Amino acid sequence: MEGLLKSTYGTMSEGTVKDDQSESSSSLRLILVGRSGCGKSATGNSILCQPKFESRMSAQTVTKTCQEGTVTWNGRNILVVDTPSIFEEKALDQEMYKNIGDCYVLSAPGPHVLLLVTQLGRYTAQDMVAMRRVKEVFGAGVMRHMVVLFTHMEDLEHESLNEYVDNTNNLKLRLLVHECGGRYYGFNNRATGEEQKKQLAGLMAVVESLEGELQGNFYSNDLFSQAQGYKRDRGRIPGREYRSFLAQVQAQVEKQKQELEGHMLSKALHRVKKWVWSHIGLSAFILICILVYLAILINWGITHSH
Ligand SMILES: Nc1nc2c(ncn2[C@@H]2O[C@H](COP(=O)(O)OP(=O)(O)O)[C@@H](O)[C@H]2O)c(=O)[nH]1
Ligand SMILES: [Mg+2]
Repeated sequence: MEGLLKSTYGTMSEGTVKDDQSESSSSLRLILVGRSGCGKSATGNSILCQPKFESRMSAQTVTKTCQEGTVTWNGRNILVVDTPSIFEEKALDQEMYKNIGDCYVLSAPGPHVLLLVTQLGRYTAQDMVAMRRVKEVFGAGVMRHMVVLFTHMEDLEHESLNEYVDNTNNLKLRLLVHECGGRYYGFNNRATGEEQKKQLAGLMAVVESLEGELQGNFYSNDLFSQAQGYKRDRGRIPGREYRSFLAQVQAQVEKQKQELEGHMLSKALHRVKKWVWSHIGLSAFILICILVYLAILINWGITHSH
């Protein structure tokens, strides 16, 4: 942990971590996030250029636990963390907190980039739920490290991905791309050989450009720092200490959820305030109408109570 130079809360710069020789400033940690079935595991396999993660069409979730895979690309060690269904619209239970805790441990001391995987042409309400869950799980600051990764790129026939994103009438998708700072890329996960390598190089260009913007800093928080200590224990039966770590995971996720709700409420209030000021005449008229209606109602109540 001595090699971690804390800059600001949320991002950290990476020196040489003394107790783990595999870490170096050229290492890159990626987490795959998104709803079930969008192609996270298939995307992980495309990045690793090998079928490491189980990926198939199924009514049930195929990926049951968090898993990691590594690859060397242009001399860089890339760690890819695949996630199970922890970003769905269902109450978080102990098994899900365990999966979240494992995800923290596998990607400790924190990810450089998160890939929000979504199927091209299918950005639905479930994807929006997943996006919200990602913020609850890691904290809202994680958006600064997010890249949208569209799968099923072979479905794009007559236009480029840029044209598709520019021309889409799916406002939610536009908002997502905006929230992710306009960073996106597309994969055809059925691609093999040269085509597969070419699309990996394309993704890495987007990732490295973001790394440049962030000056190589990765995303971190207190949980990631603690999770670093459990890295060597992984694979063993969780002991009492790990269970206490999972309790902290639960507390932190609940706190982040509440912060997010508070943030959304204040954003909504801010929007209402802005609208009122920009439509001051109409707002005054609506207010007068409400007051007159209340006066009539009170008057009616008084006359009918006698
Ligand atoms: N045709 C096509 N199928 C894909 C692509 N990406 C994923 N899939 C398929 O979508 C299904 C679900 O993918 P999977 O990786 O298991 O999704 P996950 O639940 O998000 O991990 C599998 O049948 C994949 O083969 C893609 O780019 N093109
Ligand atoms: Mg999967």
